[in-house]
Amino acid sequence: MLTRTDLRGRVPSTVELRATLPRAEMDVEHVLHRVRPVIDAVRDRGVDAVLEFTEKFDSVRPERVRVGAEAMQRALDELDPAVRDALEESIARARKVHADQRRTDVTTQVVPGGTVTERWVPVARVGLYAPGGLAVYPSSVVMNVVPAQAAGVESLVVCSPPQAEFGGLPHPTILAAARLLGVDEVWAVGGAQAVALLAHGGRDTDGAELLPADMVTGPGNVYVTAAKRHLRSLIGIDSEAGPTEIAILADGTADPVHVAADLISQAEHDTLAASVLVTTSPELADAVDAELAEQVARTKHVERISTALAGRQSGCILVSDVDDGVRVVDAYAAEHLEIQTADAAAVAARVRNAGAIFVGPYAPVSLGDYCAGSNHVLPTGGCARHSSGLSVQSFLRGIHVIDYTEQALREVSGKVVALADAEDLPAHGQAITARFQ
Ligand code: HSO
Ligand code: ZN
Repeated sequence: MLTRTDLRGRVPSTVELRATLPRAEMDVEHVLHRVRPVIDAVRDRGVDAVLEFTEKFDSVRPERVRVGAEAMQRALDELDPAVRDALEESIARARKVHADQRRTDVTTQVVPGGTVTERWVPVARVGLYAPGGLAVYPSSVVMNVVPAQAAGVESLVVCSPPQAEFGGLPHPTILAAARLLGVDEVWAVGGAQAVALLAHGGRDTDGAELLPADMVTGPGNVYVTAAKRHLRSLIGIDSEAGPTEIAILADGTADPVHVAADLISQAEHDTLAASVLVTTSPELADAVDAELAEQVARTKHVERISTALAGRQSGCILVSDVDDGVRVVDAYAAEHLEIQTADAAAVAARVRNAGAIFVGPYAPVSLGDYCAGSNHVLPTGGCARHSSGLSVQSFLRGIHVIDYTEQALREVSGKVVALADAEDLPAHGQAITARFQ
């Protein structure tokens, strides 16, 4: 049963609402002091240090960091054909959506003879982290690789921790997914040492060069996140991924069986996952509670799901009407938001803050996790108020190219000098006037 908060008949402020809707927090700062020596050691001693940490943390010592082409092909050959087929569909749909996100260069004629062009240039080399252990998600390899490739990133390396049970290789489905996506460089390294190696580069045990990356994306545990935060000036990073969240805005027309199933689906990720129901209908809330009791018992990960649903980060909020519901979900800014109301598309159009919005009864979050074509790397922890999910744009830089003729510069020179003088930076003005003396 979800803890219920009754907001009917009163409209709290956004600040109050945010306090009403607590979130699970990941204490990244707390582990920074443990991650720093790992990063320094990898910077100073390269792959030797990487393998020492791998042995210590992953209880396995791979012969080489870089995974051989034969091992990758073998993983793909041995992949369950149904999974291969599904991954191919997932990749094809994601490629369709992300191809449409490409940007074209735009030249603005500011004045006759004066133009500014915004040129979109992909990041040269990107490292994508894929966790091992409990959360082995080939789908996340797809969601990271597809936008990078669509952006035109030329060099991609996937990192994933080596697993003792797979002879010191990363999980075979990760290798198979990388191969399917056309990524041929995979490193068997995980944790903070993976991020450090991506940032600094090094030499493999056979002497082959492991080139540093310009940017590192992909979800990881708290140590990976801490390492990304620590190295963020040396490398670009995506936004920090906290525990996953689903919010559902529903009225009396929603089917409690679907609502419960969707709340459970994201609770399945993590005991800290958040499942939040916002509804105008106390009857629906009761019916969802009854469904949860029944459905949770039938799932594989009962413990994890029950803990997540009972956690302070999950709950049910009763509101007077859909308008108030929209205010609540906007204040919460969920990673995933489902709209299960009458006229769901119109309600969805009014929402301002969400990582992704799933409209109506046939667009559950699980669809978006795998096969909608949309990206599943989305802002958590309220970051949807200011950030977007991973996209082609994440891997592009917009470079302004400024081109003025002599005449166009001369015409504006007085204004530049006036502004430079106002800021007490006369040499700035001189750089203009020197051209006309
Ligand atoms: N819902 C997760 C992504 C995922 N689901 C991976 C299944 N596998 C965060 O958006
Ligand atoms: Zn999921």
